[in-house]
Amino acid sequence: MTKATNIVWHDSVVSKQDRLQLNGHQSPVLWFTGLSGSGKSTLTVALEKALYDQGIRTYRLDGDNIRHGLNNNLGFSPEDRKENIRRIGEVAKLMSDAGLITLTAFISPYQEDRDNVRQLLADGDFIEIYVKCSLEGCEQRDPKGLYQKARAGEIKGFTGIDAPYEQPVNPELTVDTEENTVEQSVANIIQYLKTRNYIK
Ligand code: PPS
Repeated sequence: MTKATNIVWHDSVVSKQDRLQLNGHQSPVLWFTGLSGSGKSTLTVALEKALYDQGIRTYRLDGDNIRHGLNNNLGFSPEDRKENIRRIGEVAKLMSDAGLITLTAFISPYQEDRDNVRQLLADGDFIEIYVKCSLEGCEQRDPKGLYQKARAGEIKGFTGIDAPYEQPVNPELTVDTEENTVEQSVANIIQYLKTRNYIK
């Protein structure tokens, strides 16, 4: 593939700041990371509803969904996971620029890839949320039966079994889904957003 040349950035008259003012809230990316089955999707769905109920404009990006469309040409090799997260980072940046609070639910197993998304976004717009659940706990839940398949050797390179997961080094938030209910975790995240003036 050859890269495009002769392309020039075209600015809008309406700025991100204008959109934020109109919405009445900031537009951070809430980046949920954790093992398969840790509870990322469940939490983002519940949190999005709670935010929506408070009149906050949001959008949710979810691993399984995005892999049906935008990223349907990517698998689970380390290179493909990197490209998956890079593209999502770019999409999340657009959403943030649009004035939305974006909730992303991707395993995003590599710290470097998550850090790259952090670098891409404006200061304070990346909130890394570690969805903590032990491998044993995730395997016990096994909502899609994938751990069983991975253990049986039917899926190769499954995160936590024969592919790595790097726990966040310094996440803004950790939510432990073995210790807390969904409601408690949602309340904790909303409290965090309010305390730091992302939302009112
Ligand atoms: S990644 O690592 O961030 O690129 O993965 P992600 O885009 O979040 O996709 C994870 C979902 O894909 C399913 N799946 C696998 N996960 C991990 N490893 C392998 N090999 C794999 N194959 C399929 C699985 O349903 C993941 O969904 P969640 O919601 O995390 O359980």
